[in-house]
Amino acid sequence: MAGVEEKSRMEKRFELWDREGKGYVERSDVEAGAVRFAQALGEQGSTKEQALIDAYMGMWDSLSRAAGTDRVGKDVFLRLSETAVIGQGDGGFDRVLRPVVEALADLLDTDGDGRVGEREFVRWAGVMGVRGPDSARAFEHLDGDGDGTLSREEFTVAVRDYLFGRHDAPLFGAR
Ligand SMILES: [Ca+2]
Ligand SMILES: [Ca+2]
Repeated sequence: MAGVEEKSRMEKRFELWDREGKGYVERSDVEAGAVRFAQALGEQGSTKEQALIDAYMGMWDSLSRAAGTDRVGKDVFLRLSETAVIGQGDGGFDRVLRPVVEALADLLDTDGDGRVGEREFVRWAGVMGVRGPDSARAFEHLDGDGDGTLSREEFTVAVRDYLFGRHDAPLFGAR
């Protein structure tokens, strides 16, 4: 069952893609969002950017297939988010969103150690418009085993639980 909080996070996601206010989102909007994100992290043209775009396009293709259209309006997007992802619990996340979040984790991992360190996390949060002290607190909260870094899995679980409204650590916002 979705709470108000989950719905508003998905709604915000939709509006960030539909920057021109067309009332629907299409493939090129989602691709442009991935490119903006990679650019903000200085990764334009990199293989990590391409992996992120590919992951987003895979997500988009399954969404638009489920919607039966390549122009997905807000109501349809919210309904599909509910039935195909949130309503399916962690299994829905794994099928639809996990590849995107794992590609994000790789994009954030600028020193290539396979983990999202605090500095890498705070940099991302800054891009998302979160203040340094807030993101440092969020990092501490998300680092479940307290070893000072987020493994790919810790990061993925953190994003999942954010989207599912299980915590309020700021993760997605500006892009
Ligand atoms: Ca790293
Ligand atoms: Ca950790």
